Amino acid sequence: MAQAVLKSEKKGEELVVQPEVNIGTLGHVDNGKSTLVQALTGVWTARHSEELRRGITIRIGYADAFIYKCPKCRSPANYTTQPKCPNCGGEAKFKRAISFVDCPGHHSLMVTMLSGSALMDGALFVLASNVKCPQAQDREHLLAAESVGIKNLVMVQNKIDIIDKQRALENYKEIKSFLKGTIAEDAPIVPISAQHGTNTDLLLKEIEDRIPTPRRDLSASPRMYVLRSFDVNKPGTEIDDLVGGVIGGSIVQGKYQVGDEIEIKPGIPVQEGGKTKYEHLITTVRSLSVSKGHVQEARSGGLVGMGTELDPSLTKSDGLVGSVVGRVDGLPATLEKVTLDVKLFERVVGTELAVPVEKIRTNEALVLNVGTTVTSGIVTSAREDIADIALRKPVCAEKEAKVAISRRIADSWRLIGFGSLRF
Ligand SMILES: Nc1nc2c(ncn2[C@@H]2O[C@H](COP(=O)(O)OP(=O)(O)OP(=O)(O)O)[C@@H](O)[C@H]2O)c(=O)[nH]1
Ligand SMILES: [Mg+2]
Ligand SMILES: [Zn+2]
Repeated sequence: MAQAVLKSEKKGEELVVQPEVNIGTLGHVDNGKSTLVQALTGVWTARHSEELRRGITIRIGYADAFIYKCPKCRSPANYTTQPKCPNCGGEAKFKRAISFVDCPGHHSLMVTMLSGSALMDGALFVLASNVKCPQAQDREHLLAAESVGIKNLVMVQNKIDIIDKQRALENYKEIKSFLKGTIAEDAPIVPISAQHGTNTDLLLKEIEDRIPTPRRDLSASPRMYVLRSFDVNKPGTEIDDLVGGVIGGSIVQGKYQVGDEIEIKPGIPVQEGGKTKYEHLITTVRSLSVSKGHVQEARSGGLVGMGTELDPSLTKSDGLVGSVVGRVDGLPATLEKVTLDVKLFERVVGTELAVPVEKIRTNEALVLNVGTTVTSGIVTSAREDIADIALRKPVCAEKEAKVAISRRIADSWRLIGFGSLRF
């Protein structure tokens, strides 16, 4: 395999600090998740032509925000994403850097939202106040958050610029009754206008209060989930100037240093005697980048770009999405078939009319999310609460890993339950 050489990169001039927590965005299509992320980070996460044309998020977007607090002014007006206090003009104190994992809300992209959910330490659950709450994917995202165990939620009542006070109160009641009996029952509800940046100071305060940075095990064998992968070379670059493949994702445990030898599983598909097999990759970390600059060491939490010595053709166009990065020989096995302990929901909540979930049948096709990996498979044997599934694309996962199970209903994949990997 051709090995590309990574050129030295200029160190970012601004503060190089690694984001320490991943905050997701949840909620129905068009509720304003990406607009809110833009209001807090300055970044419009949708970049692909189809996203721009259709006006919806299709791939998981990410962007970082820096939270500052003015020591002199009153709360919550002293919370800001700028180093200068908007109130008194004085110097605000840096609190922490956060990464947003901006998910799509469209009903056809539930499986993508689920792969983003694997990284979330907490989430902003964005609701549009001008429409009735809940919409179908509001219900489906909340159920997913509950099942994955995303407890730290802040509810965002968005688009208050286009409603009157009466509708605001009515919508507040709708939200309260939607949350009753769920993990978000006591979550704060922050009215905002993402488009006008109204009340974002209060939202930042709630993020600081409600979504703490989790304690991470830095001594654990490192593990990174790949969310995106790229070829950063411009077309026509001379071979000698090519830089190696770049992978973007989140380190979920441990840490990496520049120079580390890494293994990537399941890796890349190769054709062998008419069959597709996956081959793991071994390479070296050539650079680590976090939000505004490069670091020698990246720890778990937040989103990281990892430059490697891989041939960039392997990483281009998200070629390694769903893979897992670890220390050489430090990753679990790659599985081509799995056995799951299954717990199905009573109802499919992601459709307009919540229909009952039928049992899993032998020979049916299902889509599984394991970490940030999405794969499909055929059920080879379905017993009471246990299913054997032959996977189209293998997964690298540990015993008892949580698996989201989706079934095709009315032309799209709907979440029907969760499973736990028996092997
Ligand atoms: N009036 C008003 N419109 C808003 C506000 N926030 C977002 N919008 C509009 O709502 C539409 C959808 O916004 P997005 O931010 O793309 O919604 P989204 O939740 O990211 O949508 P998906 O990612 O496709 O699920 C856009 O036309 C926004 O301009 C707001 O605070 N007020
Ligand atoms: Mg969006
Ligand atoms: Zn101030």
